[in-house]
Amino acid sequence: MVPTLKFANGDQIPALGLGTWKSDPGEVGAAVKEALRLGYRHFDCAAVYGNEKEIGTALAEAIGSGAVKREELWITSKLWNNAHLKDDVLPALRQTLADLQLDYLDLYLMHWPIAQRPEVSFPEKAADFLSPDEAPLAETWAALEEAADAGLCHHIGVSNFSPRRLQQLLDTARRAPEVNQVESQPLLAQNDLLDLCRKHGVIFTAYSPLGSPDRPARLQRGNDPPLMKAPVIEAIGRKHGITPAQVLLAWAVCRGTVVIPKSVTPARLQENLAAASVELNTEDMAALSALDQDHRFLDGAFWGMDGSPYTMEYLWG
Ligand code: NDP
Ligand code: 1BO
Repeated sequence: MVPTLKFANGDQIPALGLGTWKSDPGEVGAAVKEALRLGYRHFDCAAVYGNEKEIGTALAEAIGSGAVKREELWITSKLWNNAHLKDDVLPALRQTLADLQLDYLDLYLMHWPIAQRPEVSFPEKAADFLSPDEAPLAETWAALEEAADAGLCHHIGVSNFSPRRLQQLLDTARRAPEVNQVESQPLLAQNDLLDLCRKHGVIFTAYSPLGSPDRPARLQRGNDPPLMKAPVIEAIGRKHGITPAQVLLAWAVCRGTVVIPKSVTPARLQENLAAASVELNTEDMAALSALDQDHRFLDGAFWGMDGSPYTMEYLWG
């Protein structure tokens, strides 16, 4: 049984969901169907992943066949950076809803605190961005608030927001963000951010919990440690008779966060789901927490090309 975390209105998000970044069209539909069969009820999607249509078909088949009810599912999607201008937000959300074949999302997130020109899918040069003055985060957020008011998404939140960016939004928003989805694994515990989230009732979702080993080569650096081979993690796994991946996922769930591992492999889907019921003891949690070294596998350096308004200082503070 997957534990849940509660929103202020009583809605509950399963603490473990299926990530879908890099799950290619042609394989993602089968992965979603197998995940549903195994008992996953939470799916993490995004327009930029380019696979929402196939996920939508898989969800529609499962709902249509009676295998699962819409209200038993938790579906998150994200607004891409090239739709931050206030008139672009609702059309982007409506496209995601059409692709996913849904009337509403459970959660809609601003994917990054970064704005690109509408015609740019992924920036290659500084001129591809809109500056924070040209596309203020507060205006993008106000459009998300309108989407929530209209019932198109039941909850709204952000992603890749540092403590400083999150605090700024908390200080000014009419509807406070309810989730912040960020990278987190034992090498990047983000304790300050987690504390801030807890203080304001913001649910913390951990992405890339396994170190994102399949991320594109352009997002990798030569010195990344192989997270699932870390001796402390392997030793805790051996002690409990579980895999290193399960140790990592159990750590995230046991510290009260939501976690969204990606897999398209049936045996791993099952293994990852089972990790949500693993209880690590205080000693294990302390040993894992001691690994914290502020190491990001997804450091956002790809936004920081020469002349970009979105420096690493802007992003992470
Ligand atoms: P993960 O850390 O989830 O790692 C995914 C990789 O691990 C895949 O190669 C997968 O292989 C492999 N894997 C999965 N389970 C196991 C296992 N039990 N044992 C060994 N290997 C395993 O990386 P992601 O970066 O994909 O992060 C997860 C999700 O978080 C994303 O898919 C996305 O939904 C979200 N995310 C959000 C971001 C944001 O900006 N908001 C940024 C990054 C991620 P295989 O699929 O072949 O089984
Ligand atoms: C730039 C990568 C985004 C994944 O969610």
